[in-house]
Amino acid sequence: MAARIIDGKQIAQDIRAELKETVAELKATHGVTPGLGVILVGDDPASRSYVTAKERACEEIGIYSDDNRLPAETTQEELLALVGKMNRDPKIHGILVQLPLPKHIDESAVLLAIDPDKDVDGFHPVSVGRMVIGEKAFLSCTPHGVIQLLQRSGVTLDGADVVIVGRSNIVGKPLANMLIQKWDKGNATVTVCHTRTKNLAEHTRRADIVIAAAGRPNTVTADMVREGAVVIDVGVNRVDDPTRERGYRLVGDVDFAAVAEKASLITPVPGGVGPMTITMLLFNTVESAKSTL
Ligand code: L34
Repeated sequence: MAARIIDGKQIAQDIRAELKETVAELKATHGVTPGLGVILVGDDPASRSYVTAKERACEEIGIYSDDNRLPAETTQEELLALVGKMNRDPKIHGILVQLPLPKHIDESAVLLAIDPDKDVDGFHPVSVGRMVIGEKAFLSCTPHGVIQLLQRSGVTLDGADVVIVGRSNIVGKPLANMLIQKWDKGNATVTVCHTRTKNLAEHTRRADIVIAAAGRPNTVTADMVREGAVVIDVGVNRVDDPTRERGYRLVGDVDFAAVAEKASLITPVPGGVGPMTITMLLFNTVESAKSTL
């Protein structure tokens, strides 16, 4: 079977068009412009491009963004002070501190400093805890984006056997917890595999839906996927490629060409999950602004 490709860019665009209308309505009827505080520390090229894309997307749909690009030497105190200022700023409904942070900064201390009511990344322990026990919470953007991609592609989650490869705090763990919830975005049976899993292929071969979030190219190969399975590739890896102008190309965690021959549905990299991560950040920012009315 040759897979149908899930067009993440198109689905992201559809959601952004919906959000744009909501933003216009918020402005017209309540005089409220959703605002996102953006903080990037250091000059990691990938982070810089993601943050720029997020700010551009904000502008596109009418969200105000407060751009803060800080040098790599920024101290934890300075960063915490900026977060505190954004917590108190009524124009700001969401705060994004792009990760990873430089090594001298304690990431969890910074995430803990964000007001949970403005935690549009869904990384604060309060947000994570609420989500896990099934209370209303900001859902972190990449896992929520994956679920939106599946639902908007007509994939049934209810009762599905899902295997997630990767146990990170920003993808694997939250996604597994969302997918097991008793709600419309869940009701799946979830297995989380990781570097200590004994026989990875044995697990992935049984899955209706395989989600690769390991951060390593070729983690999922064709022999590991059942004929007709749905494959979501969360990986974004830069590999050297002297034939490209930029000197690199992007690949996911899945051997795309071979797996696409077996899967029924598959996401590409780029143009799959990445644009959805950005879109769900916009979604959370709009939700946060709505909740202040
Ligand atoms: N705080 N830190 C915080 N929130 C996040 O949600 C993130 N994440 C991850 C890294 N750190 C974070 C992102 O923004 C990963 N991530 C992210 C965002 C966007 C894209 C990829 C990862 C993306 O747009 N990818 C494009 C290709 C971009 C390119 O050309 O480099 C794609 O089509 O996959």
